[in-house]
Amino acid sequence: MARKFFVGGNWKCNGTAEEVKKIVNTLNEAQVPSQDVVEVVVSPPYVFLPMVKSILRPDFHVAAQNCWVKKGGAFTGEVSAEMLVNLDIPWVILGHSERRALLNESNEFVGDKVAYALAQGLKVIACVGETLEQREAGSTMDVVAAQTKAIADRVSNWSNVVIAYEPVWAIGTGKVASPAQAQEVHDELRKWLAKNVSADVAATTRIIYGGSVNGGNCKELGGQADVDGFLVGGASLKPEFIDIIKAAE
Ligand code: G2H
Repeated sequence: MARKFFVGGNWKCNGTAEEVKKIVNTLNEAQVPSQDVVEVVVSPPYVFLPMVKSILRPDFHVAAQNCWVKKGGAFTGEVSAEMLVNLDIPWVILGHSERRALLNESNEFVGDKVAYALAQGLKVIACVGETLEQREAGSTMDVVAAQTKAIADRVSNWSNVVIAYEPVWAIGTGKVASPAQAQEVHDELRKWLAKNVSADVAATTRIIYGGSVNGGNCKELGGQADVDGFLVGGASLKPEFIDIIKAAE
């Protein structure tokens, strides 16, 4: 089965209501390939999610940037997977490196979150990726495999999972992975899935790349055999996000 190209826009902790409406207007007016060719998902901060969902074109979808690890309750400041489902928010990003690093989210905690969110009916963009020190130490694949294993240990149905490979050294730095570097890790990760999960999951799970993707580098990155799309940060707040979506063609 062919893997449909996937382009996610991670708006992170940015924007005012006015700025967010402006971004949505730009997206709504854009001519992009059809839903048969590319799946587009944008991820505004929580507070803007219902508004964005209500004004966004129907062929694009929304994602939360995180959710709580289990059922809601006395967890001040958290938002549960059930709440996202209740508001018809179909996707959630989990395990982003900013949360792993700044909020100490461990591989196991991220794995628990992925399993819980899937069990509630959400679709998950699960992020993995190595730091510069880990890359320079030659442990990129060990790190990425351990992050993916923590998910694989807890998840049996992968049909609603997209893996985002985001090397930490490339995030928001302008220092994008070369197409060959991205392809190498995506290929290794797919082989890891084949060996440790199943050949079918390896063949069908989309592995997208994130880290300083922009309108200039997207085409070559997206042309790599195992790069099935992107998770875009900074550039997803700009009109060039449209060019990145068009890289699906
Ligand atoms: C990586 C990416 C989006 P940016 O975090 O998830 O951000 O494109 O700004 O590097």
